[in-house]
Amino acid sequence: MPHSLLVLNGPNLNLLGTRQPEVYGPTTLKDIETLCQEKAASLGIDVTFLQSNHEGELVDLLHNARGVHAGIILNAGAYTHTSVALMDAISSIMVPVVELHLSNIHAREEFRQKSFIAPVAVGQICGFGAAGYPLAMDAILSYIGEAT
Ligand code: CA2
Repeated sequence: MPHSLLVLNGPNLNLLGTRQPEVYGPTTLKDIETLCQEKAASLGIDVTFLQSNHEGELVDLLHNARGVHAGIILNAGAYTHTSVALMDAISSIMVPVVELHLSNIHAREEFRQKSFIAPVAVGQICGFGAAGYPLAMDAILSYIGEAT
């Protein structure tokens, strides 16, 4: 458990690399999963990589992380800006969460500048595209004292 991370992706992120490459880059979610698995192998830890388009399923997956994963990297997609349910789930599980976004949400539309995740996350990484995922893995490991 101390050596296991969950990378959880929200709605529409399954479409990465297929549409809007000018906003989100050419990388597919499968490419990002490979990046995370390679990073995990180099750190000697396990990573579980999941995606769901459904808010309630994301809540369930956050609940299920308790006692299984030492930390979570969460790209909640558009639910970032709307979901009290995800915020409450993070507050309830006692597993540290790093909020992750491919794009710099603070430099985009005003509605994207509000995050329900930020107040209950350890911190936020955004604007670095796919490279943000391995950065977030370093960040969460550093936070939980597992930095290598
Ligand atoms: O920048 C991010 O990672 C976001 O979480 C991505 C979300 C967006 O709603 C957030 O404001 C910021 C959207 C993901 C949708 O990804 C698509 C990929 C290809 C085509 C269409 C959407």
